Amino acid sequence: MNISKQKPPKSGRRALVTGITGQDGAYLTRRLLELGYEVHGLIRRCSVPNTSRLDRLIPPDSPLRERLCLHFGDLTDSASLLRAVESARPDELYNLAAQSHVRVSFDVPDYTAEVDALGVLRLFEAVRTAGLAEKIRFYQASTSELFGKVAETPQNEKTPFHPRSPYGVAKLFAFWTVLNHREAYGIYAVNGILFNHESPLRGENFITRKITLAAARIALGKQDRLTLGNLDARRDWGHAADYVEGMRLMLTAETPDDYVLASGEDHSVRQFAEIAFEKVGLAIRWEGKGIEEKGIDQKTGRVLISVDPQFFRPAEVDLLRGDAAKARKKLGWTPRYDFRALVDEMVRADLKNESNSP
Ligand code: NAP
Ligand code: F7E
Repeated sequence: MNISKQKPPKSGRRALVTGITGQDGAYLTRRLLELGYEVHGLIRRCSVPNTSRLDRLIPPDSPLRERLCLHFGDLTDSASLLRAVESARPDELYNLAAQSHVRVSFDVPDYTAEVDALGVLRLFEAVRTAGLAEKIRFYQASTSELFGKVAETPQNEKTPFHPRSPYGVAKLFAFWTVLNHREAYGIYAVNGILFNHESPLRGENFITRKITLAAARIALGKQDRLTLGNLDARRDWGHAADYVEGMRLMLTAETPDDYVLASGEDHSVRQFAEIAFEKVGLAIRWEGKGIEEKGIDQKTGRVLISVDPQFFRPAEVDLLRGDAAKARKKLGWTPRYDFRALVDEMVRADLKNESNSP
């Protein structure tokens, strides 16, 4: 893979993706490369290689790699952003980089704001300094966490915001930074207000992946029990591959606008766990209430799931369900995965990986 200075051969459109090593970064990069883009990515220096997701979706021997170029940088480092923007001179910029874990944002609120709020401002400054304000199309990874303590259900582009975490508050600053740059400087900038989207590449400490990984490991005898937090929380879960397609479509509209992407269905954490365990052949029966609630293997009576308050949040977002009618109508966005297909793919992938590893 090209790191920094070595430029890939010139092709059609050029994109710069921050957060390229994350779940969405990997799916988006594959899609853009398939469409013939030259893709530049901002990558952090890590003590261990952090390109495993890219490697999984775009194998090292794929010819697509020839149009991929990585630049070391960080959203907390203005000069590195300017260098990446000037070097890539992108037609499209997708800002996906973030400290994206809501629970962790309560532990590192200052850092979360530096990256998720001020980082976006730094990136816009880099775009303006590089003289790209008139030409660039800028996508900002906004989030359903903006709705937080929801004013109505389902939530759409007109629903008022009430964020409930340092993450949500930082993303609110970012949301308005996008609007301000659109209005003040005429930059083509959009907010994708995306509801939860998952995949086999999802980080292992987000609820869906934590569950599918544990279900696979328990079925294979590699783990005894899964401990979770709030089983009642309800989320609108879709597949990352569908959502990155929506991001791309947002930048094809004639005028910049903000869009919700969501499946329109909500499920509880408890339901997600039940279905994931069912898919590895374990039927769960629930007993008890609150922190005493247990998920029990119907066949053996063994406790497979329990509650641990360490996973509760100081302020919870109880229910998110989105209405993506605007994106469907104006962008023609049509997700291919439904809820069961998503859980199925995630469980299968974890079963396969875990069967092949010690
Ligand atoms: P993710 O898997 O956690 O990836 C986050 C990416 O940001 C990683 O590449 C990470 O790099 C990078 N990053 C973190 N801090 C950085 C910094 N200081 N400078 C530069 N890069 C940094 O997140 P995701 O699920 O793909 O989500 C992508 C974006 O969409 C995020 O902004 C997230 O907040 C937002 N979002 C996600 C969802 C969802 O359900 N997935 C929904 C709505 C919005 P490392 O690999 O080095 O850690
Ligand atoms: O939690 C509950 C938890 O961490 C979902 C990010 O991508 O989506 C994501 O944020 C729910 C919450 O995602 C555990 O309390 C119960 O109610 O998977 P999550 P999130 O907080 O919804 C939004 C849209 C983003 O923008 C974010 O970047 O599950 N829950 N027990 C748990 N959650 C975790 N992580 N771990 C548990 O043990």
